[in-house]
Amino acid sequence: MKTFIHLVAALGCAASAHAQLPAIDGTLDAEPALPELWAQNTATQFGNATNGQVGQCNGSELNNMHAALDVQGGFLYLFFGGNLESNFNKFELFIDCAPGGQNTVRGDNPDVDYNGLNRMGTDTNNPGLTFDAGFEADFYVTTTIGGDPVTCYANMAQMLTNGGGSGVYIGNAAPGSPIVSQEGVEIATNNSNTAGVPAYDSTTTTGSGSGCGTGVEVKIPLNIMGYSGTGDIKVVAMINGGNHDYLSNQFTGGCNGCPNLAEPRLVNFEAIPGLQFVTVSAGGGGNPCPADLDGDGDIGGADLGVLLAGWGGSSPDLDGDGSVGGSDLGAMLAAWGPCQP
Ligand SMILES: [Ca+2]
Ligand SMILES: [Ca+2]
Ligand SMILES: [Ca+2]
Ligand SMILES: [Ca+2]
Repeated sequence: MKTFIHLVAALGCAASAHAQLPAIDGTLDAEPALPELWAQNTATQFGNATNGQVGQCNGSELNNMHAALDVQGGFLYLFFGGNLESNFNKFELFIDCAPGGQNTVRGDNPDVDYNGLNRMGTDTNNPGLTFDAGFEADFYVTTTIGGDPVTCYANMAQMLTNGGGSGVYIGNAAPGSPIVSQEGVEIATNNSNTAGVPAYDSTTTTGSGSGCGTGVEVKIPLNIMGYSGTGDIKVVAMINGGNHDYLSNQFTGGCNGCPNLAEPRLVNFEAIPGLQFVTVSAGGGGNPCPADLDGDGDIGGADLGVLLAGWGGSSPDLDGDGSVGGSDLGAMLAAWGPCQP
């Protein structure tokens, strides 16, 4: 044991390589490499994108999701492979990052994007868009693309337990460039994907969205979402019609080949098998920083202490070989220093 601590002391100042944060441009970055947390299983009934341009696009599909929760840096980073048809189809993003919030979208949220959020919410005759049990949205972001020249637009809003709150128009930008808010939100769309899921028809209802590397990329400061500083964040994304009034069959979690969901106020994800949200673990997506055993955003002496306490046992087994030993120590040393997604 003494030898290991000695080794760490010698490497402590030298080993930390500061990874770059992803550039928000709608293209998945090679560095840092983030795991694909979810891939689509349902062919798109909103048009298969085939024209390969960054802006102008003839279909909408939600193919996959990569993410990182950088608690130390104060950002949630999300990448969604896919396309957003340049006819003002809507990309809807709901984030559960704090206690409370809305399991069913209320009808008295902030008026953003021509009251588009409330268009999905409870009204006199309809229950409102309802998420799986365990998902209570606290924050909403939406983006859209269209016009001539083709331009991207975005809005965001709080989703408070009792409604109200604030929402703003974030701004606009050219396709492939970030829309940047004064609060530090960045969102970009690149429509050049021609892979991902196929068109939905009578014989093809399923497909895989795995591997598609362009789409919608988002970075949101944790403080503006009310994140508490600990715990996972859950995400729901979906593609909706131009007036936020007709849900596609393209949403996180997928539905194994169902058709469009149509009227959002009547959709209840609890009635669709499986979870239609994706969980992003603190420290990263799918945990790209597994050696940060105490979750403080830094791999250091405290983490080494945890590893050594488990030495020879079965946990914390960083490399998955079934026991805690030299290879786990090696993995920890390789990652020594600040943990960046
Ligand atoms: Ca990027
Ligand atoms: Ca919540
Ligand atoms: Ca496709
Ligand atoms: Ca469900």
